[in-house]
Amino acid sequence: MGDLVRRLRTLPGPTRPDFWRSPLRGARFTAVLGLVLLVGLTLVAVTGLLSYAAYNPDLAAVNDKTPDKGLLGFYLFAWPTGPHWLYRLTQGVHVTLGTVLVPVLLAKLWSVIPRLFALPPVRSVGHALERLSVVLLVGGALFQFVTGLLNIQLEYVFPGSFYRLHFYGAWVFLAGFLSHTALKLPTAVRVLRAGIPAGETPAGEIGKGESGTGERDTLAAPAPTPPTLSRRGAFAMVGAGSLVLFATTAGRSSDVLRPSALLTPHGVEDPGTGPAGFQINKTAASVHIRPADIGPAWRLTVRGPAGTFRFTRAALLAMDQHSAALPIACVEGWSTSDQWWRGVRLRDLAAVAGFPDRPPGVLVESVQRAGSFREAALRDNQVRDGRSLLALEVNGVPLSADHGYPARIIVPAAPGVMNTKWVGALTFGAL
Ligand code: HEM
Ligand SMILES: Nc1nc2c(c(=O)[nH]1)N[C@H]1C(S)=C(S)[C@@H](COP(=O)(O)O)O[C@H]1N2
Ligand SMILES: [Mo]
Repeated sequence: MGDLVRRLRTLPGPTRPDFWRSPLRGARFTAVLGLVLLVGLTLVAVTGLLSYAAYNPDLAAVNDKTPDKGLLGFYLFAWPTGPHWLYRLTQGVHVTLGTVLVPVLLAKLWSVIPRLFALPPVRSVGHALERLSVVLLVGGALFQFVTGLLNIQLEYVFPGSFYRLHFYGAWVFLAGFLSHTALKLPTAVRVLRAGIPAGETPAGEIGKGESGTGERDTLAAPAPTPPTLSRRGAFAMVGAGSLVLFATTAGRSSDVLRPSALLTPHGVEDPGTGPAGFQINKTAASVHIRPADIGPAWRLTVRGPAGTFRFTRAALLAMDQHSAALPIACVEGWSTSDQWWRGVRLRDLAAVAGFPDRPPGVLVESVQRAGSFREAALRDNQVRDGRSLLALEVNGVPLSADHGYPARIIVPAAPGVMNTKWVGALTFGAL
């Protein structure tokens, strides 16, 4: 065995230690990138798991994209209704930070590539477990980044449901991430504590095998080529890449900056101007809403223990009208600024249905016949919040067909998918 390894190490190719010549590689370089990813990916993972909780999948089958999750749903909780920009923030961070970390992730993988070819592949039981955690970590991270980035490009090319793949992928990644962190964090801290700030290390110097701790630096090239770029220069390149991605992504979360979001599509290209001239994800035509569905014959059905009631739009307008300034924040990470919505409070409609106080949750159904997001269940805390509306107007004008005329749901702090458009029926207390 030992003999075979020695023979393999002398073969030309990536298993030969001196095949990897960059003087940039080394323990400090990897440690800096690793710590950035530790903080950044922790935030991405936590906001991702929150995104799943945010649409209250445990409330009703219509909300749940991953019904067979089992114990992995242990952390779910009733998503709050405040602050009203909560989901706009969490999902904006998830998608924007995820995008911005791409250069850091790639640099980190590049910095440890020789390790992936190191021989022998497994030295002991402990080493085998460590290698397994790396497989989960690298595989999981690449899978999450590829599916996530494809999703925000609206390229649903993978087989199966994005939600399920990305949710299970997250747990595979987290298993690798947690064990990798437990195994490597002490080393990273030791290497960085050892003095010389990483950026200032003359390239090539610790490449000669000195990590600054007196231990051998096994990430450094044993026979490095002369440097063409300092470590500080390499960090600057990675940082510049992240900055460009930030500048061309962050605008997804603002009406004003949206034109700067060059890298990702964002719904209807031109939502027009005027009060209703803000982001539209799906037009009425794109989900086959016919004019007759939302014309004068339209009625809202409200069901509950007090009976079944039908409202015309005029009857709804004759009820107490309330306003709330709320954004729409899609799971795909884009969001609008706050818009002024006006209409009937959900809790007032619950009172009509037979719940004058402490209303329960509600099942919301659209007149839309096919496609996803036709229905959604809202929890009692969402119905009780006075800002949760069946909106009839936005920014002082009646809803346009594309914004959900005759009536749409708007709920504070909730993901966009909870804000059902072209509402046809509300059933209180049946969840
Ligand atoms: C290690 C990295 C990542 C982890 C652990 C992670 C985790 C998660 C989790 C657990 C969800 C909820 C899934 C569900 O609702 O069923 C989610 C949602 C999402 N993620 Fe990620 N994610 C990662 C990276 C990314 C990246 C890089 C992007 C794109 C730039 C991205 C885009 C999305 C999108 C668009 C959603 C919305 C789908 C939803 O909430 O239902 N993710 N993420
Ligand atoms: N009936 C219906 N309501 C819906 C949807 C839909 O496809 N059909 N899409 C949802 C999603 S995913 C989002 S993000 C918001 C987007 O609202 P907007 O199209 O007004 O921007 O509407 C939600 N309401
Ligand atoms: Mo959405």
